[in-house]
Amino acid sequence: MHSCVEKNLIFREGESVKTINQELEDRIARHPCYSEDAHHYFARMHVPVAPACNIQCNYCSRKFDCANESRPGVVSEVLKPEEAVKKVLIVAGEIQQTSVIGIAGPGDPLANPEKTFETFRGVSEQAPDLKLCLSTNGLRLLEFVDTIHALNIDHVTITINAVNPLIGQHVYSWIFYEGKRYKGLEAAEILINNQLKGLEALTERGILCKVNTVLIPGVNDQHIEEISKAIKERGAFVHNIMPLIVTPDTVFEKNGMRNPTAKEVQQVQEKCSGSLKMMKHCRQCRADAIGLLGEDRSAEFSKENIMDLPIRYDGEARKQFQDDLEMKVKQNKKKKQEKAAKIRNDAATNSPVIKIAVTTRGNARVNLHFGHAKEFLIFDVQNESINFVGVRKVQSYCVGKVNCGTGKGPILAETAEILKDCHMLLSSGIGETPKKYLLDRGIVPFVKSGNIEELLYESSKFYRYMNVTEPIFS
Ligand code: CLF
Ligand code: SF4
Repeated sequence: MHSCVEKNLIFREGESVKTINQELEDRIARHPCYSEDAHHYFARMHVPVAPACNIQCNYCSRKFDCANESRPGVVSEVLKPEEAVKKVLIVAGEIQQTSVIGIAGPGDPLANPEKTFETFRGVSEQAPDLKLCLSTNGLRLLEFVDTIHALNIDHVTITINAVNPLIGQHVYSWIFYEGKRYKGLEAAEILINNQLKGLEALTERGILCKVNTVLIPGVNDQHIEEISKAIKERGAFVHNIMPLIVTPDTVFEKNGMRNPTAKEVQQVQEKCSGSLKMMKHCRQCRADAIGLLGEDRSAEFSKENIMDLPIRYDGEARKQFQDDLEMKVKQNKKKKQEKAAKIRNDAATNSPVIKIAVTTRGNARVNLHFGHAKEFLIFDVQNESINFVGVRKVQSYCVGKVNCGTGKGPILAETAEILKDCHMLLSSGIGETPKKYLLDRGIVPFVKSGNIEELLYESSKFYRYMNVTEPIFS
């Protein structure tokens, strides 16, 4: 294949001319992590084939999944490569929205290179329509750049928590590299050097790279802008700044470290957003995650449940389904852009910003009861233009119908505290107790099911133009 890049145009023999932006948009159109629009519709699946790790991050307890790409405290069931490939075929047949297969642990994929690459090889042979995605700490990245490229692994995440070893030495206890253990400054120097060189080598080969950074108050919180600049210079596509979650049995827990607040994370993201595209919809998912981001279907597909299931993978049917879905996402995006442009022209410039917390189980819809929400999507609506702010995790208020509301005061108080800067809650349902509790704290519930964007417009209009003192049900 011949290709040339000139004046922002890409030409390939036998293909129509596309701009670089269009080409990039097409590459991420079905990736739920790289595209905020896609994440409402397309699903990812992680296969936990990589148990070992070659470094020790101070926020990680190795009893659990790798905390660089997973919510700490979760333990995934490790699979052999052949089991993983079978599971992929089963899940891709059952959940046609599945577009990406990722390996993100439970240790570091490149500390387990044979298992990782054998799995990717098997998936690409038997289910070639699935995109391959890898997440690594980057220590051994340089060794495997050519293998990653040859296997057509198009998306790679590297977790980089520092670009200055003086800071990095406080994030990592040790690394194990080329048969030797290193500690302190020397360990941080080797790791950072390999991460940055690996990033550069991948982007030179046209691989799309995401960088995860764990925001650690008092350690790297003043350093993240420097990280963002350094990774941008080396061609990173997107930066995902994730909050530290202090976990038992870790160095940071013993040192009395604290998690950053949602506001602190947002402030750092805003500071860095001039430098690089920010990912704000990360769910810190587990190493065996399945389904849309924010929905966890891994329990349905446990090893025990799936090994007797038939494989119903059908490449043609999947292609048709996903082509239609991609078309729908693109049409929605176009409509949204047209509406935003019209609103910018029409609207007054001094409307207040209304912050709205939304409950959803996916498909871009308000379709989840407040009591069952484990997270809220937060949006700022101003002049009816919508800005996605991020995701806030909570404990769900109801576990089942039986104990809904009983003895749940502390959970409700914690949720209200997490949402305290919000003006409204947009949810498909809410019980009497939480409704009153939130309203007493100035958070107005708007209860309706439907498309998120349309309901954001509708609810914010109510808020702005009506004297709201009661919950709104429509
Ligand atoms: Fe998985 Fe990561 Fe690939 Fe996505 S997750 S390996 S890039 S397919 Fe996504 Fe999950 Fe956040 Fe990761 S929401 S933790 S960013
Ligand atoms: Fe834990 Fe992942 Fe760090 Fe390894 S790279 S120590 S698994 S957080």
